Amino acid sequence: KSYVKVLRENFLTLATMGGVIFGVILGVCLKLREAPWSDREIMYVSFIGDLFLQMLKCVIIPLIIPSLIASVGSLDLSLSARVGGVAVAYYLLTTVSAVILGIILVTSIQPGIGGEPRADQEESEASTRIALTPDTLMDLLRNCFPPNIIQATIQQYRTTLILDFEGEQVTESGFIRNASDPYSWTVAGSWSNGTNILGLVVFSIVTGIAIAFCGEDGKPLLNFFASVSIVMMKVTTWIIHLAPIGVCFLITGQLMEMNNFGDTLARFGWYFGTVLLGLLIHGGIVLPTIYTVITRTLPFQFIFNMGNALITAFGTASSSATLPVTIESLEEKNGIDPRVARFVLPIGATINMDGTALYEAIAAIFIAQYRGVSLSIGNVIAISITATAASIGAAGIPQAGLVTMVMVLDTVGLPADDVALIVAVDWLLDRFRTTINVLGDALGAGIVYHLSKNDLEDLEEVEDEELTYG
Ligand code: DAS
Repeated sequence: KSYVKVLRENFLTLATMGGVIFGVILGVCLKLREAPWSDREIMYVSFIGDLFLQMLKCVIIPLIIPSLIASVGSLDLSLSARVGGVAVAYYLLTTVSAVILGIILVTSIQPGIGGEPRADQEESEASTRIALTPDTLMDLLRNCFPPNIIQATIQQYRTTLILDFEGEQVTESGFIRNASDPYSWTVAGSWSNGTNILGLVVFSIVTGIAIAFCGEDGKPLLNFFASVSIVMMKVTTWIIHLAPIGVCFLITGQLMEMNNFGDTLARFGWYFGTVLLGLLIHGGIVLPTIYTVITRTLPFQFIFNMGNALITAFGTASSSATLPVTIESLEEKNGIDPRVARFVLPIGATINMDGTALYEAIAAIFIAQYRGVSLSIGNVIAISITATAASIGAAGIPQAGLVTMVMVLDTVGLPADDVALIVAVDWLLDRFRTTINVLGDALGAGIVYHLSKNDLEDLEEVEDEELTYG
């Protein structure tokens, strides 16, 4: 009887996992065909997956903005400050620990990882240098205060980086691969962080605080946003039921599209393995340990309950698109108070990307070793700082980490073109690091909730007419 209950409760998670497995099998079978698939054929196959991804993206703004405003607005200011402060402290602690872990791994596996420096490495004069770290940090701050909130909403779907790949341009779903020579591409133009929802998150938090300051005058607006948030969560649960089929065709289409995966994996298997090992240690040991030490409870059930969100993260390679699912799994399965979940998760999905930070540190040092560039301690410290900043600046969309890594390479004088070395395997590493990003956000919300639930209960007793979620 209990098995049936467990199965029914987790049916959707199991079905989505089945979708991933079926998608891999179908994709591998289709990939076995000799002739490469045309973009049109790939578009047809991944059409259903793209629709699912678009539905999730569509609900991000209408769900996240009202939720964030209502959450911050319904907490008293001192509690908001505490919840926000604990969340940001956790994000920084875990991101820096992920970078340090990545650097320890890639430098200790050093002999095998770099391989012979590429002899034909001539400076590609065509590539323009991507903006240096200060520009990027300024870009990050600039995006916190968008001049036009509507335009910021529209802009958040803009492609992160315009790459001129043999005359073609990168799309949000990843880099267009070149059948002839995977290393012949130039990085042109500039890139902007316009794609992340940081500006909307800051605007929502400030509005929520203003509502709290306005007392009775703010109540009608608070109730309106709380109501929109509840209704949008209902829409989200409907979309989530499409996850099994959506994720399946996203994976199938991605597998059909890949090329040079095999030989890149053969040349840089150490790199690939080191990133996976780092993600496994960080997501499997470091984060659960931090969670257990702080909440005094084992994390297994909590992580199992996040299954749907983690699989959707793997399938979509986008923390932002997974955000509605992460919130739903946290509230429905792990019983996290919506005022905490809908407060910290939008912030976490935007600035807390442990998987990306670890990956960028490893990739930058790997490329330096591959090119025979010896790194000083100062370089390694610069890499850890820029990898942390780059993960904060990266948007929660597919391959955002590959794009912001260009800034990390630039810090140690490596050409941005060297990103081409690893682009062929990035679509798969992206899925793993996005899953760890979402896991880090979810565990963070659990920790923040554990540390603030007494204050929340006190708050409940104080305000009787509070509009409660769900
Ligand atoms: N795909 C990004 C995310 O959604 C992570 C990355 O590209 O590094 O979290």
